[in-house]
Amino acid sequence: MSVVTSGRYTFPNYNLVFFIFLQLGLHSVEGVWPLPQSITSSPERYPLNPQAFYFTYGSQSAAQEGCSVLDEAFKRYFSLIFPDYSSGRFYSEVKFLQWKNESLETFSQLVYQEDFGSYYVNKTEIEDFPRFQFRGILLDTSRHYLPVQAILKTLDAMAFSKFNVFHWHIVDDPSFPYQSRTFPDLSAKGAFHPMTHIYTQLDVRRVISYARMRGIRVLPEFDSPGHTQSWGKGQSDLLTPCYSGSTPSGTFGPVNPILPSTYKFMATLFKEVSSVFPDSYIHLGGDEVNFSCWKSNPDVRAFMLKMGFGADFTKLEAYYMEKTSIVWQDVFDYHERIPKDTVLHIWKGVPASYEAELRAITKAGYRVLLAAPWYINHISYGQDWRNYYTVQPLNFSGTEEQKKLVIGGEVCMWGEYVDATNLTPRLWPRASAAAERLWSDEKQTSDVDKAFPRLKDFRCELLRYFSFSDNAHGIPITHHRT
Ligand code: CP6
Repeated sequence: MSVVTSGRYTFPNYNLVFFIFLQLGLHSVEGVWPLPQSITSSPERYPLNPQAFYFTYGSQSAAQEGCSVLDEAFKRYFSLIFPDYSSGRFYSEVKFLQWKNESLETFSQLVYQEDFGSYYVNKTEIEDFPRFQFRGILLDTSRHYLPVQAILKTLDAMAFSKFNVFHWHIVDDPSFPYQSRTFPDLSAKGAFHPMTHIYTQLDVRRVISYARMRGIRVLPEFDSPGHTQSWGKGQSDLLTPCYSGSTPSGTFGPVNPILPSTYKFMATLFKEVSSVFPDSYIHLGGDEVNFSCWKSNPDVRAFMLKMGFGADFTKLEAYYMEKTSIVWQDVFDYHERIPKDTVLHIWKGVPASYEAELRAITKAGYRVLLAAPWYINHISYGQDWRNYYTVQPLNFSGTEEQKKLVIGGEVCMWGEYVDATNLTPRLWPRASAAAERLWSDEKQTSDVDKAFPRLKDFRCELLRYFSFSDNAHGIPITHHRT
């Protein structure tokens, strides 16, 4: 038996095509999630001998041995596919021309064990590539601290669903767990605990490298000027003093946009952040700014007058938000002067419809990311995955050019009511519904009921992995097909 893959991959204009082609005849579609662009499988099955099985590079492949991402992925997927074997020891005829993390994932979903433990794969032909280049998950580590292990486990599960961006909403009002090299007081004074509830530089590097090995980018968000209460504890004069009448009330509002020291601080912090996080994007937030404190402050009002902003506080926010890269939609809603390479991130669904926002933002020529229909922190009884599944990101009135500006979508897990104890069951398998919407062809995945049996199978795969990683149930970890 010979397994051949070939492919093409460019980045960041992500485009990937691969084939798993078992050379010997060809057809029944097994539970692959998310659904490949094309898959033809046969009832004809072939045994796989774990001791004679190994992954290798094809001679045509741009990547060769020594490519750490793929070398590591080969090892990982070997033990996922053959949980009762540690490594392949003998050579066989199995040959792979070119692999991606995503194609390994697909291949692993095709392998199953039958009753006596033998491994099989059916003859299958697959061509695959993602529909959207940005398929993200947001975790919020400020409302509740998430241990690094919980993040790593989420990254594993993300790879199983072919998510490729981890949007790390790392700090916010309640806590500042990021341990900054240049401003250590931010976490020393602003974290829930200065030693145990922080992400050290080593932790951050570990998360980034773990994600990279799984084909996932890490997009850090340092949300400002709102959502910054915790920043104020370790950085004096950063937040705006709120006034009641003519005297300071003792409370603080958003970042103070009128002080040069603010911009000096931000420049230094973001210089650090862009060197620690290698991704070319930083998410700068810019959402939900409470203007009442700015309004109460006489110095802010004087600055507004001097700048000719009148009483329009959205102009003041615009002034602060200049030179950004990814921001929440509020920044678009409130001003015109946004750099053209900014990506707008739609999070509001009700009362404004996200379709109208998609239309307006793409009409203005900006790239856009859709999060509004995938707020997965919300829960309700029953199969609410169906609501995430039936979202149609391009179903707004606009030209083809406008639709091309929708670069993808994001599942948001805000942390007000989520910590490490309920993160996993709240995310999975519901986030996988959005994953298929972002990866697969829209026409082939238009029937929710048809997706259900595959999602059930995929859920079992997730359970198998989670029981394996928790290692706490004593359940034999096998890979059966029902
Ligand atoms: N935190 C931050 C949040 C939210 C946003 N920004 C949020 C708002 C409404 C809902 C859920 C989350 N918790 N920083 C908005 C982008 Cl329903």
